[in-house]
Amino acid sequence: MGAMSVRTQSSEPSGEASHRAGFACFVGRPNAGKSTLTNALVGKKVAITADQPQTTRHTVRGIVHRPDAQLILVDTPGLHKPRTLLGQRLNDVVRTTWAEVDVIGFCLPANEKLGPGDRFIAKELASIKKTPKVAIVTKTDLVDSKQLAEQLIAIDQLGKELGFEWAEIVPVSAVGDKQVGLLADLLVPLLPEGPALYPEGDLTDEPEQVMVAELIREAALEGVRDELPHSIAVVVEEMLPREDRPADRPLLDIHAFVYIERPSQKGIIIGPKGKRLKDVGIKSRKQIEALLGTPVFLDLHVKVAKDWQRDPRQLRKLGF
Ligand SMILES: Nc1nc2c(ncn2[C@@H]2O[C@H](COP(=O)(O)OP(=O)(O)OP(=O)(O)O)[C@@H](O)[C@H]2O)c(=O)[nH]1
Ligand SMILES: [Mg+2]
Repeated sequence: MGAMSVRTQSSEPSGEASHRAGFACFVGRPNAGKSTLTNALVGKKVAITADQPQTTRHTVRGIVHRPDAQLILVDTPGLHKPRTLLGQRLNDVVRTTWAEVDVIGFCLPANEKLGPGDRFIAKELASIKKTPKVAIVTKTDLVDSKQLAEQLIAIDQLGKELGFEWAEIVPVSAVGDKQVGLLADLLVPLLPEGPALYPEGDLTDEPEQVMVAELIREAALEGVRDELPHSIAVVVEEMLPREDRPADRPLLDIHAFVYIERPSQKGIIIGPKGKRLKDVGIKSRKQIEALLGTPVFLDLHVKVAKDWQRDPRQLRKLGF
């Protein structure tokens, strides 16, 4: 650095500014708040969320750009006891991911006592010696300070029982926007030094077609109960600009299939007189238009892919 160099941002360290870049994955039980936290850190929806477990079905990368670092978050599916081939595949994805990242963020909801599921995950994490592990207590807006303190102690204890130290234990609320920035501040020093890995401005590396399918699935998940959420898969078949439109009034045609597992589920998804499917279309179309910045014509069809969660051929067709 020359003596005459002028810095406009006082927060940058002087001298040889070290830049860090790397990957942090969020793992935890289904519904722990991993995807909501990923979105809060990125500042934009890159992963869909739902109030049902097992929403995320593939790793989603969200990129946080800072002057001192590029923090790439890898949101993973909730780790659970698998009951289907899909469940096994998802768990495999999580284990591959945590073996490859620079930091592991283990998400534990503040409002639920540590359970066998958490211990199971923590035990597996304990065997990954080389990677720093940060315990993230999520959803702190749902508990009082006493309950939070108890949870922090229990998590600290869990690490000790399993013979490792957490690099940090951080309480956050993604919904209440509490300590989300602090979490980023604590993750960055755990990344290796190096230049940015993604172009400035990229918030995710998800293909548009996949994001569109996910937005449709998110809308379809809302309000359905029991087994149905797990039975829904969405595939975008085609996205094409409508021909013969004036340049100032473009329209993007999107054709998508909503897959379910059994013919009996069709009625639930479509609803009386097709009302439910129509609502799903309206809701997701608005989000897709916001994402792509263009008016959209969304054509949704419901199809049965028999027992796709258990069928290797169907899973392959649906991209798992
Ligand atoms: N009150 C509150 N709710 C939250 C917070 N973070 C997440 N949630 C809610 O918890 C539910 C699950 O959130 P997700 O982010 O989808 O959870 P996940 O861990 O990604 O779940 P899977 O993808 O199924 O593993 C949603 O209804 C969220 O709105 C939070 O900070 N406060
Ligand atoms: Mg998720």
